[in-house]
Amino acid sequence: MSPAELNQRHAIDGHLHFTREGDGPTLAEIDNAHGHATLALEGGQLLSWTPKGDQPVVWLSPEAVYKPGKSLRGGVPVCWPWFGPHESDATLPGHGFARNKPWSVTASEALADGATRLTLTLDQDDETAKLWPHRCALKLTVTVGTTLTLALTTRNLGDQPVTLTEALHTYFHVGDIERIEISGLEGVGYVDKVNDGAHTEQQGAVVIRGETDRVYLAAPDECVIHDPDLGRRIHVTKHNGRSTVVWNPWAEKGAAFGDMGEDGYRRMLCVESANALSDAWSIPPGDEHTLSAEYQVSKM
Ligand code: TA6
Repeated sequence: MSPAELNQRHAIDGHLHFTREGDGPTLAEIDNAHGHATLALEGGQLLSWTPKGDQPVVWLSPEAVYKPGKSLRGGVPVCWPWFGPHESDATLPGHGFARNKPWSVTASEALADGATRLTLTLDQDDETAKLWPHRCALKLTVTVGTTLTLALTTRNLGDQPVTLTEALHTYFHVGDIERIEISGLEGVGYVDKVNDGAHTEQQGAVVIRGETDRVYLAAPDECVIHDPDLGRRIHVTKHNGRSTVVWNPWAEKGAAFGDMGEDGYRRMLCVESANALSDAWSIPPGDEHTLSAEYQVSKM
């Protein structure tokens, strides 16, 4: 759908309008009393969130290059209906296909508290049915207010249970990766993907001193990113997500991506609300499941 048609159906003065520049993605631009956010309909990918009077909270690589069918480096890629490599077919796209497909806008609302709510859906097609032969309806609801909330709802339309893994793969903007720490995961067991998948227990706050790729299993719903350089804390609260993923590629892998810039890794930290690895989620026939994450900033 063209931005003109999207604006005719879903734009809201003082809240939301749609744009597209050249061959770029179709963007939902949310600008309200509480802040600003952008979201690409291709991939259903939130790209940025900046609360009023604050620095950007969600990081987007300055070197991100839009290519249809591929998520941009940064923002909140939607990993669905599998997280990481496909469990049996390495030729299938990492993190599933939802982040590589065009989503449709189904609703937009201006809420009483001045927040803006946008709802998108992803329709399945012959290609996705080949990749994942289960009939499901997928919806993403994004609410931009004093906090940012993303809710990913899967409805099982089939007559058999469906088991999936998933993540809201959020890239947060930090002042300096070596000076942040994450509290709330103390004592939690994690799979250490940079140490051959070793099962390890978190000792104290999480600090990042090199490539870090951890899936914390049965993780608490809340954790906090403490950022002394930006003088703020980012409170991450998840619901119906059993896992928290912490990732930073560090210098070598970050440079190898080719879309993170020279020192992009120093400015980003992924803290992902997920159901990953053994935390897979099973949805009975006819039921639905919503993985959600809420982000709130407080001053240090
Ligand atoms: O969530 C961490 C992770 O699974 C890492 O292992 C790394 O692959 C990262 O996701 C980024 O993946 P992407 O396919 O977006 O480059």
